[in-house]
Amino acid sequence: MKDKIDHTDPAKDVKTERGHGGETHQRASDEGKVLTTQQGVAISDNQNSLKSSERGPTLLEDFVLREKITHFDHERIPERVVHARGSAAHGYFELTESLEEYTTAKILTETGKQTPLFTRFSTVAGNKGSKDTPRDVRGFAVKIYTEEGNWDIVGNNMPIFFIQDAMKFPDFVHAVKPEPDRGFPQAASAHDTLWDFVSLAPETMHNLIWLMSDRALPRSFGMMEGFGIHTFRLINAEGKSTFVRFHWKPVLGVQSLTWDEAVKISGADPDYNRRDLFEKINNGDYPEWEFGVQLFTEEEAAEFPFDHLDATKLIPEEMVPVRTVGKMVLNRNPDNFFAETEQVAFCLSHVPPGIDFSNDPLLQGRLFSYLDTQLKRLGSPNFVQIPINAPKCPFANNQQDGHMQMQVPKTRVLYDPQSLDPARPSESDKKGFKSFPEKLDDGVKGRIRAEGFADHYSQPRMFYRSQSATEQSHIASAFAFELGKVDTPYIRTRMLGHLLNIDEELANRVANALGMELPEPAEAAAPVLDMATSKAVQTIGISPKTLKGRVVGMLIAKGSKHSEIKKFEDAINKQGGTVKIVAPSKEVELDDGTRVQADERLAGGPSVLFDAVVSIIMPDQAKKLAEASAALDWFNDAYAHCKAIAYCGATDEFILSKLPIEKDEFVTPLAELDSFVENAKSRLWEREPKVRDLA
Ligand code: HDE
Repeated sequence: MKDKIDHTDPAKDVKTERGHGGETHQRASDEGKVLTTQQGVAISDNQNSLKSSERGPTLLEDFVLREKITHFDHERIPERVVHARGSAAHGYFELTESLEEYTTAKILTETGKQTPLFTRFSTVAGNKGSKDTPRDVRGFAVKIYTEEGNWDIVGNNMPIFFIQDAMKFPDFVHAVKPEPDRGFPQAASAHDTLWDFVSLAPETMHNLIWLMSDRALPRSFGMMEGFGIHTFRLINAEGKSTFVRFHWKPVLGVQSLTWDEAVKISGADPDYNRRDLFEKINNGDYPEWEFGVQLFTEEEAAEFPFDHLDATKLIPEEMVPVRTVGKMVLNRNPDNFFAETEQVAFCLSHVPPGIDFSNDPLLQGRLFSYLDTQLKRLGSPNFVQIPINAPKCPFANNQQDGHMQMQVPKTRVLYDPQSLDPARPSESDKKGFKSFPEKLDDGVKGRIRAEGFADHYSQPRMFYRSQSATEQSHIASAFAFELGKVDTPYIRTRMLGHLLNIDEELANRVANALGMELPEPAEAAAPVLDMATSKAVQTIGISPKTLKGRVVGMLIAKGSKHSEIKKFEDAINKQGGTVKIVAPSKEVELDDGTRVQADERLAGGPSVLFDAVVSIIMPDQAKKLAEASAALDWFNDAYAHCKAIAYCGATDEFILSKLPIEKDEFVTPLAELDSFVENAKSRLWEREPKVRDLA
């Protein structure tokens, strides 16, 4: 809380000026940096276009106006066809344990060095201007500027994908995007076309059940795991290959929103995750992840009860542990959203020597797609020269010309082999990228899927059965919500048939909530296995109890006790939490006469934006607030979202007493500061069945 409100305007000499003719505007003095055209010509008047006379038509001659408007008309580039909405930050990668035994890639063998990187998080289905909190997978794409070339790990916050073969991707995306005839729903999977497609493609079941879980509602980008998903290869100095899957584990742990919160946040702050990332980095609370690898050999893979080349399958951490070998820290916001976050071009094919691909058919299709999509979006093969995309190591080749060529090669020779210019680059057998010389089996060419890809239910079953009771009820409720938005009855029935194969109890819960009869189970192409459960796939179960990264909303009003506010702020800050002040007005006078500025007015700061709430108000103000629905919702929602609430006497007497709020262990008077601080580190999930009708 800022105790001093500074109203000084840096543009001191702002005054209303009379421009040419009748035009008026406010501006600071004429001194300082001069505005110019793109050609560097100083502009004398940036408010009026050139006219033939005072009330006459505008002249075509006005090159200043034409240049300004033309540039404006061309400001947009095509948004990404998927993952259009994204937020990004700069940071660094640091290796803590060398993987020299497995790879020659310096980024994975040289410990202790900080290598710059740029990471972009995204939702998948929504347009660029859509909200941050839909139920959706999140993209997790990292571009590491290694000294041996850029390495792009283009992953998601879930360890598996919806489909097994790239051939199906456009269909899947068309099904989830707004329906083509009506253009809605935006950023939502709850509609007939998505469920029509997935109910006819059982391979989607595993990612679907993750999508219905709390993982699809991240509280913060810094509280999400990231996964490279596919199997890749590491190649060592002897040319030996080891399979690898890449993992990012957030230091703040995995934390999620509830569905009701996510829905309300999308109205209160559509930029919720973007703002959080920006503010955390600005405040020096740098989001951090551990980088881990799951390493396994071809022989070990042969023993897995699934095919590791199938991107709809995860490798349980209990089967192949994730070995932490490095970390990523995001410590700098982009200087310009368009130049960096929008123009960054990730390509799965960007790997340094020592890292190679597997035959995962989804990965193979992606190797084509990303370069192709950047050409469409950025409009030229020279997109690699845009600063955010350019490698930070030296690069030299014979590629020339093209739209927006930024380089001026000073040579006659842009070909190879050549003998005219000894300074020109040539290939290097020693340093160059080499593909692993994999021996391929003598198969028969065809449009085929491997037999081992046929099991679509064992892992979704494992996922569901691994969850806590609270998480299972969230999954069942999410299926019921989404299918409740599906109008075509047989699509819902098909889905119930699939759910029966995953878990009978889950199918029953969803059918009950929909008021439907259970059909026959869907025909399973392979026997459904009862795999060992895995704690690592939980969300709530693995959330840490910490105040770090969490925000407490504090409701104050005129006359609130400064000393009490301070006491709470200190206790929360001491444990790494942040306090945001909410008040009926933007500026507030406290009991000791101090004037403070609220972070949010009550009307714009609902409690869904905070992880726990405190109320410190005087009786006269509490009486007034008891008449305001925004204040009543503030407490009702905090309670319904299982949050810790600390209340003062006036809040209790005039507001809480009007509401159906039970004084459970998470609803405490101000005097119990320590319990509140402890409670604010998590939620009281046991409260949930009392306040919400869960499936
Ligand atoms: Fe993508 N995906 N994808 N995808 N994807 C794109 O590339 C594609 C897939 C992922 O922040 C596009 O630059 C195909 C899996 C992320 O800029 C496009 C297939 C995973 C991002 C594309 C997949 C991802 C993208 C659109 C199936 C997780 C955002 C714009 C074969 C491992 C990167 C762009 C950013 C973006 C194609 C499946 C993750 C069209 C064809 C699986 C994080 O190239």
